[in-house]
Amino acid sequence: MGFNREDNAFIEWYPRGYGVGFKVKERLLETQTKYQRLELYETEGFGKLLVLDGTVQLLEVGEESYHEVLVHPVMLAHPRPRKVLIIGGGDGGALREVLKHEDVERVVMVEIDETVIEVSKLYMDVAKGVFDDPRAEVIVGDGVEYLRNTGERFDVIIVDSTDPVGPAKLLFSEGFFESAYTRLNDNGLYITQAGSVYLFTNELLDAYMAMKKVFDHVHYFSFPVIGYASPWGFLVGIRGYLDFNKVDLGRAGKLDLYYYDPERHGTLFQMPRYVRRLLENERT
Ligand code: AG3
Repeated sequence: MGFNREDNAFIEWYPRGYGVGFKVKERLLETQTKYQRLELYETEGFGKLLVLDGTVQLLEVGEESYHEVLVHPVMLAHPRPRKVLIIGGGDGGALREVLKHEDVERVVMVEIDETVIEVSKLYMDVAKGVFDDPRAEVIVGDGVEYLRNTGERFDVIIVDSTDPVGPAKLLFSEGFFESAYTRLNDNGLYITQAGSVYLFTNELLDAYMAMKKVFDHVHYFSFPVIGYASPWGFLVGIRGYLDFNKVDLGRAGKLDLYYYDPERHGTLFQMPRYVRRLLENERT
């Protein structure tokens, strides 16, 4: 697990011995935070690599392949997102993408691990000063508790957490989806990353089924994210009725996107056939 001296590489091991690795130029940091083991590397070809508890969180070069896809499809499907909540996302990448939308008046970001925020600010070129944006409020705390206790409602809720295994498992439970649902405005959207489609298929299915019990409509999609075992799964829950198959191309035009292609929004919904059939409860 982790750093491999012989090859000078960091490798993340997924179930069944599936590895995703990067050649490392320099080991920059290795520390135990209050919540998790944090590692930071300078890679050969993808800038800095942030690792939490042995799992790749982001590569500086290519992180937009995750953050654009997590943020813009839901933001552009909503007619006018003014208030947004981000749970997790301590590196600031999701916050940066949300703040690109002109309609946004307020973004609350709740990250449990302050060290992730600090490391991102000090070492990485991801947040680009967005933590100081007057529209952003950054709270260091537990997202589960925050959702349970806040009286505020949001147009979009984005969950940028670690995987649906281990400590973040709670963020994929029916109870958590219920508290998110109550904190959404009508025609509000909820999105969560949901793990590797091939390697966490069961977790994806479980989260999808739990979301279907809570939200009025649920969608799934996938995207090849740089640094993660592809394709990567995402789940979207809707309160009320809102068509997630359509996005506002006028607003999309102002965003200067590199990975997510709003003009081909429909291509997001592609899934390996066996996974689609499992999600739709058909037999494979
Ligand atoms: N969010 C996604 C982490 C999931 C990666 N999982 C894995 N490599 N097994 C956090 C980082 C981006 N803000």
